[in-house]
Amino acid sequence: MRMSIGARLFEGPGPFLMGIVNATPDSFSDGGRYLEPGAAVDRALRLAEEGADLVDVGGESTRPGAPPVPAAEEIARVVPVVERLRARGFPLPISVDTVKGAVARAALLAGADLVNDVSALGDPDLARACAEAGVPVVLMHMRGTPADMQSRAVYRDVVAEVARELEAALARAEAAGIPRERTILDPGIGFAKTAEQSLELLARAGELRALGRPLLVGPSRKSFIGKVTGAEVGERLPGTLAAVTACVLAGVELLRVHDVAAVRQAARVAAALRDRAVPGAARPGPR
Ligand code: HH2
Repeated sequence: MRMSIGARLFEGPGPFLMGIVNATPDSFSDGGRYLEPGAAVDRALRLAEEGADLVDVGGESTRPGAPPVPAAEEIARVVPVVERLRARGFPLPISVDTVKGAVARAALLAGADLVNDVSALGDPDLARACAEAGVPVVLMHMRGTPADMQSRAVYRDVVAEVARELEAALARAEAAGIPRERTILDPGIGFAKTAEQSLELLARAGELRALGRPLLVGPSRKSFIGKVTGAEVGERLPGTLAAVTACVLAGVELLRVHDVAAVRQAARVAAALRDRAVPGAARPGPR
């Protein structure tokens, strides 16, 4: 990939790590831990120390069945975090995880650099906000909303249909004035997908490279790991690392994760397997 996000140029195959900051009371794996702005800021600083390449700040849970949060409430959760991080010179790009134009606008004004939209431009005002600000946007595949998405997990060929629907999202973006060059695509692991469908998408993620855009995947701690192993949500790091490895070998450039330090090591080894090279090692001279 080659894309500027905020002050940073993301260049090469990565993988680059997007660390998750959930400023919510009810996220599926860490709800309530980072709802206070101070706790969310500390979390972002910690993720940066652990080696995150950017952080994703969200104020609305998207877990299956989650109730929608009013825009004003979401702004009150997210904007102070972005403001405080920028005020103290936080060095990484900041992404805002929202489906609402009003929240995206407020976060961009406060210093966010990227919009992560799990509805892939369901709100035309979010598309306008991104087009006007000239920022990149993550277009994630989902059907319906978190309230009803699990009843819509019906596919003949999940990879082909997700690819077709992401292509439609790219067309929506372009029609709204967001050029393809400013888009990142995400198959939406666990969003209107059964565990089997999420596994199929992870195993065949490489096929989505045909869409010609950088890929972001978020397998971290998700329920397909629980379905495969029986592990509770707090015990899914090993399963997350296996999924991350599959993503890297498939050529996924960006990984959205909670456990940055551990994923960083797994991702580096997976990238070395992908490239069959040790980064920074001296190359043998000519014989
Ligand atoms: N997954 C979640 C939230 N946002 N964004 C993208 N682009 N891709 C994802 O897979 C994705 C996402 C769900 O994880 P989390 O934020 O930890 O939970 P919650 O939505 O309950 O806050």
